[in-house]
Amino acid sequence: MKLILAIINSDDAYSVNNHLIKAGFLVTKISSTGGFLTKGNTTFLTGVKDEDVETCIEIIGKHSKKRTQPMPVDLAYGQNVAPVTTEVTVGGATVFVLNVEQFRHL
Ligand code: 2BA
Repeated sequence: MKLILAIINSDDAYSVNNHLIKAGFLVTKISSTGGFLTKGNTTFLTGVKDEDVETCIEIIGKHSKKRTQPMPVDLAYGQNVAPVTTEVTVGGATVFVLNVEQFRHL
């Protein structure tokens, strides 16, 4: 068994969740925050059989879009000028696959 931990844009969370559930996966969603942009994202935890890992990742990837987000540049800090922003590309999904030593549902 594996634990799939996927960090995705919150705008994609509804669609990813629906498609995972429809495919029969059990899902826990956690509200999370990216350390770099300090913007909200959504972390999915899904316990899956080894043979279902690729299907799960495919569903997550298919419904997670890449997007650009503005990022403030601190050049103007302390000066009386408009803040300068640049853009970073975020997502589709950041996925970790972890080995599960034990799974107990008590
Ligand atoms: P954030 O940490 O807010 O990062 C948002 C986006 O900013 C990243 O998109 C990446 O394009 C950029 N970025 C992050 N750190 C950077 C840096 N030091 N220098 C330049 N650009 C940087 P993604 O790579 O798609 O990551 C989206 C979110 O997934 C991240 O939000 C974070 O919450 C999570 N994440 C990504 N890689 C991770 C990792 N190795 N461990 C834990 N969480 C991770």
